[in-house]
Amino acid sequence: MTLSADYTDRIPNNVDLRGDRRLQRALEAWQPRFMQWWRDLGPDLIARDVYLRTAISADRDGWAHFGHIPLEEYRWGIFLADREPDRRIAFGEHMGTSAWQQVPGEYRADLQRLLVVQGDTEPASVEQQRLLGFTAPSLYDLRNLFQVNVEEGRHLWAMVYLLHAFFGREGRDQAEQLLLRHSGSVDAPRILGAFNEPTRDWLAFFMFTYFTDRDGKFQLGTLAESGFDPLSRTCRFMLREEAHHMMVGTTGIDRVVRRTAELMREHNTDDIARHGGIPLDIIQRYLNFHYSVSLDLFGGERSTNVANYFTAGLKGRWQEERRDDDHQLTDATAAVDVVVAGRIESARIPALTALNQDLRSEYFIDCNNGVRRWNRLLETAGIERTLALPHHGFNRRVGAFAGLHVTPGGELIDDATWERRQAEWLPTAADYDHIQSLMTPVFEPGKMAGWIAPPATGINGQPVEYEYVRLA
Ligand code: BYC
Repeated sequence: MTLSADYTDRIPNNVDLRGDRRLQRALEAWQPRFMQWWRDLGPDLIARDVYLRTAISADRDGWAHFGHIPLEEYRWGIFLADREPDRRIAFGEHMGTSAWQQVPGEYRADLQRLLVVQGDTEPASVEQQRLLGFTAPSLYDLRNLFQVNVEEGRHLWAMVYLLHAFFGREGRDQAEQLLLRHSGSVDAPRILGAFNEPTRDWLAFFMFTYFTDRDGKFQLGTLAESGFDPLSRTCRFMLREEAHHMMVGTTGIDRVVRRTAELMREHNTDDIARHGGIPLDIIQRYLNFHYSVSLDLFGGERSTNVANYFTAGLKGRWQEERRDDDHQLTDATAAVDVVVAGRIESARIPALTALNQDLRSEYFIDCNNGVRRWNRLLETAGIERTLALPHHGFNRRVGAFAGLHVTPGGELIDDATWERRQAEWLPTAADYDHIQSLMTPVFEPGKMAGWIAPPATGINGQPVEYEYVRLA
């Protein structure tokens, strides 16, 4: 069954909003608050119009439509992937029974919490990125930033729809709160740590879209397995949009690395800062930072929360249905790292409580693909240095390594050594200053800032020099 979006409604949707007047009214009351939030905390740079893709239907081929529109006229809507007939729960204690079309009473609180945590990240990322438009390295990049921003806004809509449609008054209250917490706020911060860190420059933006959006991919992948069918369908649709965000991160870092390699060759030095480039050491320190804060988003490696979510059928594993086991895990065990008497050791714990680590391991493999790709770029350019992911204990605030100090190589060190050496591993004030000094906008079609190589192709078959954004 394929549902086209209804654009005659104020809120485009493929959930037959017209058939549920109460819900429609509740969402129409939320919409102006969302728009106010967008004006207050969305992108600060106002463009005349932007070459955006908009979802028009949720089927495989026809969901994206491209055209120049003012950002404020983007049609934020509610789209669920098609319903699979007779979908069954694929794991946990309800395995084999029909997926739920309504929230089961006993799981109401847990499901609501998952939706709120997920929903909270979406507007947070828009807030974090709101000033970046002023320093875009090209119109192509500026367009990608705006595309990411409107889609994160739509992902907020996705969670708000579920809260409104299935969680009554409490859900509506939570939907309000999603607009009231703000990234970095002292009084009402965003829920998860990484979403309170500022995205202060474009290197941080590319790292964020590579590492933090990729956590989104994996978390959404586990929620796409959910026994609560509306959540599963919502996440399946969101994952398609998420793929673009990660493309922005992957190719963004590709282009930085390529330009860095070019400058290193041209000037025969690693010290390319004075030639307007980003030295590999700074790229590595940014990578260390963004990877480690993104690892924290997986929760602790020992978690009864995740065991309960799995057993209840609320949150599955990555590609649950392709796994070759009993999908119950009641007797299985898994190895996790523990720190005992100053040493990193391995302990076996029930596999159910180790599921955050299971997901994190899948994430690690995916992240490492990018690192290999950047190292191939360096090698092709004749540069003998490489980039690497730091050890999973490095710079952690959540889980077994919280409160300890671990080097990127995986060695436990004491506080004094950490203090003395952390500037080798994490971005320093001087690094931030250097990157900031490169952040001058380039708004001429086809032109690129000097610290980044041009993209290999444009958007939707358009040339790189296309006027992707028309400024006011
Ligand atoms: N910061 O049992 P534990 C995205 C809390 S990104 C602060 O180990 P659990 C996107 C935790 O809440 C994807 N607090 O963790 C990307 C718990 O509190 P309680 C977002 C944290 O519950 C880019 C306690 O510590 N989606 O979409 O197994 C742009 C013990 O935790 C943190 C989701 O995350 C932290 N980092 O797992 C835009 C999916 N980590 O119970 C968007 C939904 C843990 O003691 N969320 N805590 O009060 C979840 O599945 C889980 O809540 C988590 C945590 C994976 C986040």
